[in-house]
Amino acid sequence: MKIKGAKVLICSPGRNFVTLKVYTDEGSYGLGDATLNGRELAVANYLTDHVIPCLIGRDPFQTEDIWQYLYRGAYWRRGPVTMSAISAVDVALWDIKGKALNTPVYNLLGGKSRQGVLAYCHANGADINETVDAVGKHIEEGYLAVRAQSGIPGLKNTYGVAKKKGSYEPAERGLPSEHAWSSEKYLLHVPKLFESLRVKYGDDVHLLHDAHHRLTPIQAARLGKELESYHLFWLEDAVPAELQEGFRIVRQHTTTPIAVGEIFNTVWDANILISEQLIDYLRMTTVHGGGITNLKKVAAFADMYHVQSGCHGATDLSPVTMAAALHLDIAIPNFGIQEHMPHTKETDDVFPHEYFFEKGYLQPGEKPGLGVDYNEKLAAKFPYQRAYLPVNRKLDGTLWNW
Ligand code: CS2
Ligand code: MG
Repeated sequence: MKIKGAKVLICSPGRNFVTLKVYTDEGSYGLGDATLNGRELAVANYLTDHVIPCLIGRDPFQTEDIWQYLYRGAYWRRGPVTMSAISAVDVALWDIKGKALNTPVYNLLGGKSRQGVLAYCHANGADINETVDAVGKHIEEGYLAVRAQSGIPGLKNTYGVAKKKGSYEPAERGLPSEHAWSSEKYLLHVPKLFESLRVKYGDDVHLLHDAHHRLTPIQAARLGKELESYHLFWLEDAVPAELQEGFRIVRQHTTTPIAVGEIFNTVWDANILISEQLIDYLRMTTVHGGGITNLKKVAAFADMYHVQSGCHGATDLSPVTMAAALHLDIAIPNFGIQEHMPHTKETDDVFPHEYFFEKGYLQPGEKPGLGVDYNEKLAAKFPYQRAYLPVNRKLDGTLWNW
């Protein structure tokens, strides 16, 4: 079997997605997600101009060699644009491989290690009462784990909280908006939210929280400490993680489990975090973390240090990434939890898929390959629209660590 061609498909059914479709000389194809929120076209051009021409004629079964060719062979390693492009190729090739061997991708990764993939969803509200109600709704829907975020008194907008009622989408169309942030106000508020949640829903439901990289290590340590009696499943992205050693301070002070890594691209973003056991969950997922080939290796390394997976699953990762994550989640021994932020109906219609949610768990489905398709005709009705993540400034305008 040979790769005959590939094309980049861009659409915006409510939000932007970049998808790579790789074709073989035997008439089959595979899909890979190449979406990098707010930087979509950079990856699209990287693929079209620099990667696709190098794929033609290669054997799509050589997932390892093609990965190394694109990573080591380029000379310029790492970074979100490069790694999203490599991921898209890698995931598309695993899809082709699964289809050719007539089996779901999880069977090529060791087979099922569990019956389902524990999922957490997002609950958010303008204040504590609204968030408490939102958590209740998700418990009623069957979720066993819920991430809770709430607006903060004195701040106009809070990242992770919907501006209007309804589902939350991280990116906004047009140029970036600016939010004002105060770690002081935030730190006073969050423990109150989790106290209300435990009083209302008891101890069984798993509760999670995302600080979106807004704190310094000592502030994160304080937050972790104050949240200990509410026994969170995890506290995510408390600190920006470029300085991995910074997590030593957090770890020394608190037993709240720590998650990080949705913006990591390679194992070199997490080698200290993992090998020094500074974290409990790694958030890397296929689309920005080098595809299935890389994630499987990173997960095996993490497993040696008691670190579990917690794949990113926000709406800016397409259903192709969700499917790839689920095949991996169900197979690896050290799976922890999977984020599930359901897509809009328009997105689900463009990407028909086999995976589904039932009674707290996600299932990858049994279709050969990844079990996701792409409706090109429908996608053409939703052209790309520029959109960005918001920029955060402190109350005095500073852009440093918030
Ligand atoms: C969030 C995301 O899902 C999460 O944990 O942090 O909303 C994230 O900020 C976006 O996916 C960024 O594109
Ligand atoms: Mg996050």
